[in-house]
Amino acid sequence: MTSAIPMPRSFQTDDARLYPIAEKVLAGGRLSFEDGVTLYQTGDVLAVGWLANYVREKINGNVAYFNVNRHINPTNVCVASCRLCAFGRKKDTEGTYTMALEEAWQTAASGYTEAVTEFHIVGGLHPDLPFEYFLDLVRGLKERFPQVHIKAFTMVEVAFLAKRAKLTIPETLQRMKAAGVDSMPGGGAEIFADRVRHIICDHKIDGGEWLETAKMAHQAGLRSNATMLYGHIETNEDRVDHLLRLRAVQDETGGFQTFIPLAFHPDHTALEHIPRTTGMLDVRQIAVGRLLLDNFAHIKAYWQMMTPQIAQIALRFGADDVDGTVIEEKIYHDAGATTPQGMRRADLIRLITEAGREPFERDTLYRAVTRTDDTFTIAV
Ligand code: V47
Repeated sequence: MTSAIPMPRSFQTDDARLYPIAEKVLAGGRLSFEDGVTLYQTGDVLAVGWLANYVREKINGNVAYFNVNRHINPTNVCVASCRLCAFGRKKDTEGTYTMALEEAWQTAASGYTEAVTEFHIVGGLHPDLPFEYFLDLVRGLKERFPQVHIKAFTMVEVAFLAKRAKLTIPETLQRMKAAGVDSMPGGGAEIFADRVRHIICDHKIDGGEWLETAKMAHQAGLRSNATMLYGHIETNEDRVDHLLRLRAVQDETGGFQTFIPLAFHPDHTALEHIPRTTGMLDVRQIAVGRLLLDNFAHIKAYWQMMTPQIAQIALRFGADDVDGTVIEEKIYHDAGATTPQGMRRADLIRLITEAGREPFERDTLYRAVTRTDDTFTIAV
């Protein structure tokens, strides 16, 4: 190997294709589409992980973030019938539910006693619920829990609600913001490539519309996350395309906070024949995300989706965040997840500490949270 930049002794690989990629990474350079495909193809997952860990420690040091949050899914009624999903159900079919507003507010207050700093709100695309229902839901939460950050509604829900309310997307976002939405989650991105999207989620907005909606959210002053659903029918090229399209939007807006790869859970979906992802793919996906998304500050190993055990290992493969206590996850559990539906703060701290990282309780905007017994303060 000839290299202008001395390779740290601990970087070793038996795959020569990784040396030029390592040179770029160590020099702080940007990886190309072809580099991304190589990172998926190589058998040397540990070398990919080593590089991702190098970047992760350069950006985040030894810290690993978590938060105390609660999920609220106001309805599972959905017009979309996505093949990837086991959560959504057609109106008037068995197992549907829609929360009355009072019920949603009570749900927000229930669960563990540790004061939550974030409500994460997503749900189905209900054909009849008016936009006002969602605005009232958020207003009611803000009235009752003024200190809690509201991270609500995916780009897909925003586009759907805008159409139903006959508003433009910027108008819809402005109304959400005025009602109390503080930022947006990253769901619904799936895989941007049309060929894949037509099969796994045909009735959703397309990849370009998801990205355009994200740009408008960022322009409206709402930060958001970004996800990618992997482990179904996508190719390595589709994965790299997805990541590079996110990177391009981030270059423009800087509005994404965190990238969250989501492993496909096939149970009870129309794609039930697809096997579950393996641990190696899960950690490789975290690592490739960290390496290609050089303009994202955070990579999340969502423990509910990848199990606490793999999330812990992911903290050494490029991830710096494990999400939070969650309390009552539904979307993954309807699709066969066997993880607990929530975790206590002390368990998250143990998980992080035993990975050799320093636990850092954050709010949704990554500010430090300090706690007394039943309340918290945020460093601003
Ligand atoms: O949008 C649905 C995915 C997402 C399945 O922003 C499935 O902080 C796997 O977006 N197998 C919802 N995935 C979850 C999500 C999320 C989770 C945690 C944190 C954040 C954040 C966002 O779950 C959906 C879809 O992409 N999904 N069904 C399934 N069967």
